[in-house]
Amino acid sequence: LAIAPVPSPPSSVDGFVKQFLLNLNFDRGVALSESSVTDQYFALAYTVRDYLMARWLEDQKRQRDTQAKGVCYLSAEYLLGRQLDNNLLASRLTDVASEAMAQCGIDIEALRAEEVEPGLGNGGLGRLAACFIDSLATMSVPNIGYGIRYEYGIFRQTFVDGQQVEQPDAWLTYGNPWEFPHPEAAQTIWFGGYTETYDDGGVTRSRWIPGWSVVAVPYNYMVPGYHNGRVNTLRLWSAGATSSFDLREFNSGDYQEAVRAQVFAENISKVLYPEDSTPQGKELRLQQQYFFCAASIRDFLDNVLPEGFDLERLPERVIFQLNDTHPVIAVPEFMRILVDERGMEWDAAWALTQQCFAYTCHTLLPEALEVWSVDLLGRLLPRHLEIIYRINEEFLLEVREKFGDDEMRIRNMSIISEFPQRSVRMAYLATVAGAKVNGVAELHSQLLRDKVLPDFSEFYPDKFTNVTNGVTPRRFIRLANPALADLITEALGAGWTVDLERLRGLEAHAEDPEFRARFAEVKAANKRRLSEVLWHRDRFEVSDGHLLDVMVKRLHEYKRQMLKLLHIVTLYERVASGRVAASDLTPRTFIFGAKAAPGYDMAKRIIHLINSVGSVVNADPVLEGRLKVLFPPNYNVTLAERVIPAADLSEQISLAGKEASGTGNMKFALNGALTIGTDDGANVEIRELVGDDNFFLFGQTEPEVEALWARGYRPAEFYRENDDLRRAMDLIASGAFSGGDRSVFEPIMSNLLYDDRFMVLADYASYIDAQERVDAAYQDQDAWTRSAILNVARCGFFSSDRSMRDYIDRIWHTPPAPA
Ligand code: 26Q
Repeated sequence: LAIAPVPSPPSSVDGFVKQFLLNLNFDRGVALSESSVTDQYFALAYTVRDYLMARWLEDQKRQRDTQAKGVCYLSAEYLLGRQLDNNLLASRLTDVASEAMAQCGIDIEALRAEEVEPGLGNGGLGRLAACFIDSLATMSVPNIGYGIRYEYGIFRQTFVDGQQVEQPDAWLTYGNPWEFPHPEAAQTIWFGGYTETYDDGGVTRSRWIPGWSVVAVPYNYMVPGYHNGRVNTLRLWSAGATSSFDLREFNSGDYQEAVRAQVFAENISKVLYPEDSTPQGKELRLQQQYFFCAASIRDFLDNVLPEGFDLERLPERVIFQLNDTHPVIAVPEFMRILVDERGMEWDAAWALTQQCFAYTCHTLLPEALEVWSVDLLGRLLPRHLEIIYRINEEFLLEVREKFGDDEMRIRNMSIISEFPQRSVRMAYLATVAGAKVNGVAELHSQLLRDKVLPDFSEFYPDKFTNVTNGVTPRRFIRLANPALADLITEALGAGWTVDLERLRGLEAHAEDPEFRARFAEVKAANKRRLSEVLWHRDRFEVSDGHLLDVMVKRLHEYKRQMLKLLHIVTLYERVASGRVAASDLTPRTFIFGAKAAPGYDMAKRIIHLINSVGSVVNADPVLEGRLKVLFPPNYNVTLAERVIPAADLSEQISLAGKEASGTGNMKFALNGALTIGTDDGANVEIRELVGDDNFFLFGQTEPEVEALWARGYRPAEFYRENDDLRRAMDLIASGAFSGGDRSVFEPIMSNLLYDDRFMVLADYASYIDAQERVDAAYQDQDAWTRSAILNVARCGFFSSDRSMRDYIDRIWHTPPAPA
């Protein structure tokens, strides 16, 4: 049956006003004169949706009807950021909407400010997923993003006496105009129970008798492509109770038990886990993972594929891309469906699985590699555990065939580890099951092959590949930095937004003094805009003419916020002790943004120290406002969009070999900040592209780090031998930043002196030296601006459109986009 044609409202100001008033009256049930800002924001959002709807329905139909291969992106996180402006931009409605609101006597800025950003991710990995689905829609690649509709996203960070206090992120309180719930399409997801063997016409098979279930309700979100009329779908699952659940298992005519059951089921999608490393093997987390994977796979097989689809041809129709190991449980689930439910032979099912899945790894830290205890997994998903065992058995047979009975190697490659307790190594399972395994930057992919999975890369030499991360220029240039976007368009014409390599054309303009002046004026205007935002938000002031030195990212020891802080304390100490005149300092404002995982004590202590140093430095009259330390709480996508375009200096200072890629580094460079950075993650590729003259490199390389560990690293020696370092650390230890209390920051100091896993002290001298080069370079404003322009011009490679092309060429082999 053909879908009824859905006319879009006319794209005129009048048409927009009419549709807006219709939504205000009929969906919000209020008159314009009586409406609140919330009403107006909702009506505006509904109006934007209305313009996208016809295209969305068409694309959903096309997705079902077409034979073309599509991508199912499986991710536990999507850090989307605000939707209103993004969707206005995609549908070319930004100006029409502004005028329409003006005609209604409404300040559209106030409506923008109403939107609560969906913070359904922790940081890099979740934001990457959001950039990828934006690019896929823009490139007209059929894609469904599958994930979890957490009722509470990443916590809201506040500071009390300089210490982080977490508040729940109740982002759904006023409702969400961007989502479409489909309770009628809910699915039942089963857990627990046991397995039993049975006789199937002479063959002994195993089957799962599950114990309890929840329902998974899909919520659809529009993912509009930029100016191409395409709208893909993001489908997030929300958990609720089934009647069988509350009646059979929990409720024997007992109302309170039934309510308890309801609460239990809803818990599964209640809250995003705020840890982004050292995962804690929590049962609820595994429930979340299985919940969304099982719902997504079934949704694709039952609702997206046409009826009677020949499963043998599945690899021509779909690739399931695993965003880290979080969705790897989809692999045994897929096998279970094929073998147990559809009666397929094991070998045939496994051959399909190995073509339909691919795995992206996002880490190098051994403690961040996910494992699930066999005990827990067997209790929650007994049939899946059996399937994993069989996958492992057959895999290890293949290993023996190729390498002989090398028991050491077998132990090392087994998907099941025996110590400290028997558990499933999810990265190994993903590697064995995936058609491809990729790292997220050249260096990371190299280290993945050589250090993390060396036996696997020997066994599967062709499986490993690299796809360097990217970021969407729509959100991170067009929306975040409209002044720069206009300047670029004026210089290069339109088109760069979807073909970012065209930024190369700016190289020539970098030599034009007039263009440099205009570029510098854009940067200055962005700083003023940031100053207003921070004043409004936190009553912070950003002084004119300061070098804006920014470090925004999750708080982690490996990212080394402490190194940045030691630099600040060094500058402060030199002035406070009278060895340097305040007037000789390059005026700088340091901006930090960082959330710490609630259970990560050292990270929280570092946040406390940053705030404490900030209080002292900002209050010291001797500095005459030459150094400022600002730490706005609750850094998120919305704040990133204001901070990044204003930055002069981008801090990317992780210990070499620890940051898989980084994506903030790309956003800064594309907005004309210069990077001070180590040879780590995608910094390596940024430096190669922008050139050594336009990048402040410091610190040991990854092989140098390895060599120093091998020689024996004694951080205290660096402390003893470097006067500046010793003075800075002594000042912190003296209680100068803690009202004389020497105990508060002692754990940080002793960790640095006697352990220092991330070699902060070893890289300190090199970092200070590089910062002095920064100061010197900043003296010549015109030369600095030239470098900044060259950074923009040479970083087109870091568009997530390019990342998507690489995934398509190296992993997905989806056909070129239809016209
Ligand atoms: C796993 C199990 C249980 C609880 C939590 C988790 C968990 C959640 C989030 C583990 C890891 C994460 C997030 C990791 C992450 O953001 N990694 C970053 O990914 C970026 C995109 O590839 C890279 O640029 C960064 O270098 C990498 O740190």
